[in-house]
Amino acid sequence: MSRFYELIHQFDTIAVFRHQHPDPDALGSQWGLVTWLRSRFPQKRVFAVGQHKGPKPHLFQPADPIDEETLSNALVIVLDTANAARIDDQRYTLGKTILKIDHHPLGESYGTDEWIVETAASTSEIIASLIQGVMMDEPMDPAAARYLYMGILTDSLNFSTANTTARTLHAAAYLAQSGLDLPQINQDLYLMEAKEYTFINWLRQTACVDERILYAIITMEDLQRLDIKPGIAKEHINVLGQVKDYEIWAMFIEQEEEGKMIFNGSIRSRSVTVNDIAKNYNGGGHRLAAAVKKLDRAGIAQVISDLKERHHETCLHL
Ligand SMILES: [Mn+2]
Repeated sequence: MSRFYELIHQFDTIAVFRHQHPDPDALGSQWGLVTWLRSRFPQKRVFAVGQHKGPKPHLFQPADPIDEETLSNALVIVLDTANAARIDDQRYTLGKTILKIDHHPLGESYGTDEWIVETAASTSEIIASLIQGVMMDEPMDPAAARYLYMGILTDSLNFSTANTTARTLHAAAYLAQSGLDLPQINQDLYLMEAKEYTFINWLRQTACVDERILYAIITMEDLQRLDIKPGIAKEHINVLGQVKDYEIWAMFIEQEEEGKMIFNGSIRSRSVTVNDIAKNYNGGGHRLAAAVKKLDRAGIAQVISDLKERHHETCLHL
């Protein structure tokens, strides 16, 4: 996408945004792009914007403060965010040009320029390929490569999701040429604390089975007792996805939002489409990995019932 390079050239100030409650793909693509831009164009002012912290804040840098005047002269790049309401810092609208780069399907159009690659397994993969094009296959700065590699690895669940392709592996191979310490990156991302180990054991015991669906409802009180933050709990949804007998798995976590107690959920599926269902519950996402938001217990029951019905429909068509 030479438009990417063209836009970067046109602006002296670039502000890179990503979604709220950022995961390592949102942060990896953001910090990968920001770090590369800074090393490649030292004369430009480059900002990483966003208020929310991710589950492993020590792996990324704290966001940069930016004022409105600076933003109004900037190229704004929004990464990994399907819909405008989810952008962390709504001042993105102030940007002179807004470039959306994303891999989520069923998204909303909010950019003046958009680069959507639905077949990419992560936004970090898209950014790595864009940079590879600009660099003409020369390795990039290792710090930037490390951020992007973390995004690719986590969003593809270690190169195992259905949307992992040859391009995912090519992007990772290109990044590895920067001399990355791959086992160290794996340890940084995946070694858990003892309390997470305790949480996972509890999660396995507490999860409910409803036909071919495995799900867990985690209250605020559970999280407090186990000393686990909602963002960390959410990261462990994959624990529920390792059982052959369950086709769909989900986790609903109680949180306080705007003074109200609500449940936000994550839904994963091996093959049955779930993101259109999630869209009916204040959410959305990828075909096999989606989120639902602001539910009460009756809402959770409704989601489970919809998922069951979808599973039945799919079986009937086999
Ligand atoms: Mn992503």
